[in-house]
This record gives sequence, C-alpha cells and structure tokens, in this order.
Amino acid sequence: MNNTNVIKNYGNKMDKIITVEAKPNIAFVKYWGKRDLKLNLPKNSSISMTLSNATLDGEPFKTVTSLVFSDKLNEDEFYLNGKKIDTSNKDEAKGFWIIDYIRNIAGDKRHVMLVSNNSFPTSNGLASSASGLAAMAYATVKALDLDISDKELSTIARMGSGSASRSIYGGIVLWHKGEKEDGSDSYSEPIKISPYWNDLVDLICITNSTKKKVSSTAGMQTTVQTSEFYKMRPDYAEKNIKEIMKALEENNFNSFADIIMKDSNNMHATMIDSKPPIIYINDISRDIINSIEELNKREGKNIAAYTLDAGPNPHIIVKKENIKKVEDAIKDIEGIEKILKVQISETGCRLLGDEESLIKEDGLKLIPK
Ligand code: 2P0
Repeated sequence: MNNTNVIKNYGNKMDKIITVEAKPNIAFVKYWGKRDLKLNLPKNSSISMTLSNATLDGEPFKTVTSLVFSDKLNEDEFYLNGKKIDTSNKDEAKGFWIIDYIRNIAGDKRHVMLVSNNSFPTSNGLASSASGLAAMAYATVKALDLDISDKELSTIARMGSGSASRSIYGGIVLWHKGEKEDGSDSYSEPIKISPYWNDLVDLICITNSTKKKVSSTAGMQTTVQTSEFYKMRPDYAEKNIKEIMKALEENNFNSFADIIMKDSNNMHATMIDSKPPIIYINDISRDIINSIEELNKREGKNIAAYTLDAGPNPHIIVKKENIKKVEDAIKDIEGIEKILKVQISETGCRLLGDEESLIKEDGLKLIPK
C-alpha cells in the first residue's frame, strides 16, 4: 500500500475517545487461502452479507469498541471482553499491529487504549475476528481524524484479518482479491442490490459451543500447502463469484442458493483433502445439510442454502418468508443447541455516541468501564 496516500489529513492531537460498532459477516463465496500471509492477500475474491447488530429475538450480535490515543497512557493497553490482553501476543492480540501501522504513518507517538466487547448471545465461538478487526481499524482511523476512503479503510482492516475488510460495509459486499503485491487493490466494496434481497436472514444453527480446534489462519495455510484438490479452488471460486453476481442481479434465489451450497462444499472438500485432514463438519452439521437438500427437493427449487465456515455451525440463508419451512425441516435433528436468526444489515461499521463508550476519564486517568 502506498502509505502517503492513506494519510491526507492528520493533525488533531486532542484525546478523543471514539466508540464504534461492527458486525460479523457470512460469506457466500468463501475466502480460504492466502497469497501473502502478512498482508492477508487472498487467493480468490469472496462475497458476503453483513449481519445485523441484533438477532430477530432481540439479543445483541455485535462488537463494540472504544479507543483513545493519549499522552496520559504509559503503554498500549488492550482489553478484550473484560480481560487485559498482552499486546505483544500475536494470537490474543490478533491484528493489533494495524494500530501501529496507522499510528506510524500518521506520525503520532501517543499510546493507545483499546477496549472491545463482543456481544454475541452465547459463548459459542461466533465471536468472529471480522467484526473485531473492522471495529479496530475504523476506530483507529476515526480517533486520528484521518481522511481516508472506505476502500482504503477496508484494505487496512484486511491486514488485521481478511474477512474484516468485508465488515466495513453493510449489505452484500465483494472483496476483490487484487493482483498487486502491496495489496492496494485487494479491497472490499458494497454491491448494489435490489430490495428483493433486503429480507435475507441467516439462521445460525449452533451445534457445538466449544472453541474450534484449528484456527482459520492456520487451517487455510495447511490446505494451501498440502491439498492437491485446492489447486482448482481459486479459479472455481472466481467462477462462483461471477455466477452469484448474476444471480443477485437477476433476483434469482434458486441459482444464488445453488452457488452458496456448492462453494461451501467445495471449500470443505479442500479442507478434508489437507494433510492432516481438517474436518470442521460434525454429524449434526451433516444432518442439517441433508435436511436442507431434502427441503429444496420437496419445494422443487432452492428456498434455502446452507453454508459452513471454519466450524461446525451451519448457517442457513433464507428469505424471511421461508424461515418457518426451514425450522420445520430441521426441528427433529438432535443436538442443535440454539438457532440464532440474524437479518442482513444495512449498515457496516458506524460511530456510536459517547453514552456507549467503554472508556471513561477519571481525573488524569483513562480507565476501561
Ligand atoms: C470467509 N473464513 O470467507 C472464510 C470462510 C472462514 C471460512 O474468512 O487469517 O479470520 O484473519 O485472514 O478472516 C475466516 O478467516 O482469517 C474466514 P485471517 P479470517 O468468511
């Protein structure tokens, strides 16, 4: 990335506590494999929908992050879900280096306090790095008053975690894989869609609450390095991107659902082809997949699409009017702990008011609330 292009308007040295909200996203055509590990440059483009900040049952489903740069701080401080994180621990403080990256090019020497809470209904491993890193990038840029475009912001979020680049925006979002080595053309942008798609819902079937065994970052590396089958994946995913864009343009749910299911199955096939095999799907996920296939067959067309990320919890993408049919189709499957119903979100990252701040000033001190 050309650093001088990123920072156009730096200069405000006031301590400014910024509070932002970000949401996870669910990919329809998946990101699995990097061409650059440091910059998170993907092997193929991906497309997703950003999820709403609350479930249809009213439970919160979001990341809230407050951040301040201040001379009152003697070191960088990072609190995640109430726990102080060692900022030099690359696993726990995933992507924290993007703050340094932005701070350096802004020429700011002040330390930072970052307080971030993931509010997801149960502790079920849904706390995606997408919303956390999108919030981190957005809050940093806002706190330093930087005049950068959303497109540039999405490239910075991407460096923290690939999928975070898509969570900058609401709606349906395309992350271009890009070609350049510096990553400046590997950015995300929202796709114009007709109101036909405004009632999309993700039914997240929680089948296993425990933490996943293989992280996405490690898993995709193993797949790229060891799976023979993976070699066909980047071209296949690009083909799926073209086809799903066409389905979106034509308001064709049947074709849209077909591509989502095929792409998820293809990604999981490359995982299983890895050495050692990476198997995220469990028996319950498989029962759900089969039930959705049977439901679509009974309906004579696809009315629902399953898709799984790096974990055993199937996401079922459906138009709101068909939620009941999906619930009926999977109601007898044993082992589904909970179904979270989350709508597509119009908004991506957004600023929140001071009343939602997770940092407070106490005399000369800044403390996490
Ligand atoms: C996706 N996933 O497109 C795919 C599908 C998981 C399976 O993006 O290493 O946490 O931080 O760039 O973004 C999860 O991967 O990985 C992911 P890093 P990330 O949503």
